[in-house]
Amino acid sequence: MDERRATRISKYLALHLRHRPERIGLTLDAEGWADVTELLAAAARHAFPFTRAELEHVVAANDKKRYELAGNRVRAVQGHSVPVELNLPPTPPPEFLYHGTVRRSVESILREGLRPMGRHDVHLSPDRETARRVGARRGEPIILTVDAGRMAADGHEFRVSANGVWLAGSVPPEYLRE
Ligand code: HQG
Repeated sequence: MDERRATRISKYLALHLRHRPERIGLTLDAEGWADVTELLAAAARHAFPFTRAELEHVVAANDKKRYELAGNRVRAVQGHSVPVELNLPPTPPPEFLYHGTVRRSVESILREGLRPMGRHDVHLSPDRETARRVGARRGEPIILTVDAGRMAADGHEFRVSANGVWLAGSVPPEYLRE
C-alpha cells in the first residue's frame, strides 16, 4: 500500500477510534473496541471505504503501533478523548521520563504542572528522542524531564500503553524540570 494511503487510513482510525466514533455511527465498547465489520461498513457509508486487508496492513505497519486487532475487533491503544477503560495495571516507571513540548507552553507547565488537556492522561516518553519527536509536532521542541521515580515513590500511579507510551493523570510541577 502506498504510504500516503496508509497515513490517511491511520488518521481516519485515530479520529474515529479515539475521539469521534459517533461521527460515523460507530459504537466503542467500554474498553474502546470497535467491531471490524461495523467499522468497515460505517467508513464505506461515510465515503471512506477501505478493506480488511488495508486495515490489517495499517495496524501492523503503523510507525507507533497505535492500534491493536484482536479477532474481529480493533481499538486504539492510547490517545483517547472519549471515555474508555483500557484496564492497564499501575506499573513502576523508570527513574526519569520525558515530555516534549514547545517554548510557549513551558512557563505554564512549570507553574501548574502537566495536565492531560484534551486526553485522558498526560503522555510521557521513555527517552529524549521520542519526546523530541512529540514536541516537534508543534514547533521547535523543548524536552522536560519528569522525576518519575520520585513521583511514584510519593504515591502517584503510572501506566504504560501497549505501544510504550507512559501515562499519568497529571504531573505536579515539583517533579518537572527543563
Ligand atoms: C501541553 C501523539 C500549557 C503539552 C504524540 C502538549 C504523543 C500544557 C499539549 C501523544 C500544560 C497537549 C500526546 C499546561 C500540558 N500548560 N500547556 N499546564 N500541560 N500542556 O497532543 O503530549 O501521534 O494532548 O505540552 O506522539 O503533545 O496521536 O499531548 O503540547 O504520544 O499517536 O498541551 O500524541 O501521539 O497536547 O501528545 P496533546 P502530547 P499520536
